[in-house]
Amino acid sequence: MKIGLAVATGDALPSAFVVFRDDLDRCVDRCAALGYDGVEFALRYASQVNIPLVKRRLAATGLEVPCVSSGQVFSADRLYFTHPDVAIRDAAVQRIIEMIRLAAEFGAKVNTGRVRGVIHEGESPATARQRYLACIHRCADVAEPLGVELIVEPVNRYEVNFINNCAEGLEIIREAGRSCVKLMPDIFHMNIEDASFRLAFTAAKDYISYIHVADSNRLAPGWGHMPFDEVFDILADIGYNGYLTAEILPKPDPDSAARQAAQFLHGRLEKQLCKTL
Ligand code: LER
Ligand code: MN
Repeated sequence: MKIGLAVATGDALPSAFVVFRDDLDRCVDRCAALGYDGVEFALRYASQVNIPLVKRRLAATGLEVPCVSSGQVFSADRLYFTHPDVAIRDAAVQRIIEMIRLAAEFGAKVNTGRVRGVIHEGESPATARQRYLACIHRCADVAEPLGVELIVEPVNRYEVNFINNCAEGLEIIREAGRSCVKLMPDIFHMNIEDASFRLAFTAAKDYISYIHVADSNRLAPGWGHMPFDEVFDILADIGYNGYLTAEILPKPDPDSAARQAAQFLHGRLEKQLCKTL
């Protein structure tokens, strides 16, 4: 497994769940200095990334961009796939398509997180599903030929009321039936929504492509009561070998949070390695 950190540009809203808010090329350097393998860009627009500049920093540091995420498209711009207004749905799809083209430059995945949207008052879950799936298919039509994965992240009920747990994520991924559409569990949300880490991870194991981690209070791992021993044992049992990216609050300050997450995750990965020897 590799470890990553979610970051954003300096103008990201307070609602973005990122540690560093800085120029993205500087974020790459800051993550490299702390021993991360990768850096996730949480974006509003694909055009926020200066591709040649970031590629130079990636080449110099050996870091990767495993994922481009889009939560701010929902939280800052209120664009999402289940919106009743077709123009808003189209705008959300266009933003994600731009992010898919950007992701192809880096071999990254695209997290469609909260851009999935919500079930609107007075509307049925079936209506939300039908709009969501139509948008996912339009994105998949672009992503598939570029070899980019679209990752669906179940998000807890206090943020959205649609696709809250891993079983619901799996169900809609199977319904979409597109090879590029995969699951992205976030253990912060799982801790609220999934009855059992083991059952949820095991049922989803063939679809999991990327994972967000945080402690129970969304602070850096090790600063809450998330059952990390159990989670790491399960990930070993299901043979997960992808990224664990810390999506955490920048508290008590960004550098301390980023350092704690890197140290904790590296420590756990080493412990896991010792168990297999
Ligand atoms: C939001 O809580 C979250 O986990 C993000 O990764 C999705 O936008
Ligand atoms: Mn997340």
